[in-house]
Amino acid sequence: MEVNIAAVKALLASPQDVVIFSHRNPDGDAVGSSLGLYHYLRSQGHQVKIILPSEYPDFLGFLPAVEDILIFDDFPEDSKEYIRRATLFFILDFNSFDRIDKVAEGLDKDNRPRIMIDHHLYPEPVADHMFSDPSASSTCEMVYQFIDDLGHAGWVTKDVADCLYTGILTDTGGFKYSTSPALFRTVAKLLEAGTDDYKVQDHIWNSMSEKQLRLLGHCLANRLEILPEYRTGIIYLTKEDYQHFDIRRGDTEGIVNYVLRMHNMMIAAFIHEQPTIVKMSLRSKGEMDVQQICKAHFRGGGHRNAAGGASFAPLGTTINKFKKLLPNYAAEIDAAYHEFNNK
Ligand SMILES: [Mn+2]
Repeated sequence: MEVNIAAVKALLASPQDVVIFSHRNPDGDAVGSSLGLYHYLRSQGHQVKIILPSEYPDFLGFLPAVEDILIFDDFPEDSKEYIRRATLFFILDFNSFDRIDKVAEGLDKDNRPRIMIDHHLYPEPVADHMFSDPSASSTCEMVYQFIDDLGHAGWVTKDVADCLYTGILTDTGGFKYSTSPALFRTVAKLLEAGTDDYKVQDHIWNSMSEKQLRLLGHCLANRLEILPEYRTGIIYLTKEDYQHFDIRRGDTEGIVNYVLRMHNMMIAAFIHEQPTIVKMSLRSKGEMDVQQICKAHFRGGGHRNAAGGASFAPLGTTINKFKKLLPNYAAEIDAAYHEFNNK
């Protein structure tokens, strides 16, 4: 997407009161890109506040200045005050206002400048300056590019680099998806800037609590159903599981991916019962597009290989609905499987 970097440069030429927004249930890319940009903007003399609708997961607690993030749910009045005072907004790792729900109140009619940097499909017109690249691995990769486009690659300090590297690692699943030669060039720059690859990876991948490790065991032993004819595996969790394991937000992160560790699997589904809704996360390999499944049948969306949706039907009904859809996709699953294995 064409953007006017000169206009952005002009905006940033004088000190601004910046508010950075990222999405509800922020992940490594949301928090990493926000903090990476935060450190960069502060080094350029701007005031910066990051406002997230809801709390970030504990494993991101090692990121520099993470304690300076304001959580809207916890501090709505403070957040509104920062938003009132802001002269410039950044919108990171999301592209429609419903991802930040009540935090976005009035923003669509607000005439203060907004800059979006995001890699999700189908951006809505949420900003005056839209940096959109669905082929990018992560918003963190794009934030590095943004700083470089401003001619400031030299301002990527160790703090900036640690934050951006975090989102790249989490959004690519440790360089498993959406990698590119450009991404590895960017990563090389981050390592040159001082990122400690081993330590950041350790914080990210070796951060499970005992509860999470036991929950994973439960999912694999008791809640996994394999449908070999559709190269699909389903993991589900009931309301009772949520109570029994005292599952909190973030505890189920990454469980869906274990299905794809089995040979010949092309689709992984994680279907879980929430108080008023049944949510699902889908993952896939290669050309198999689960985004369209979520969009067409579960009022959701996302990326080709990682998408989410929801259903108001009971858990069992939702699982059955998903299973009954699979024959419609059998040809596509097969084609994707053969394409994937003949490369
Ligand atoms: Mn992302």
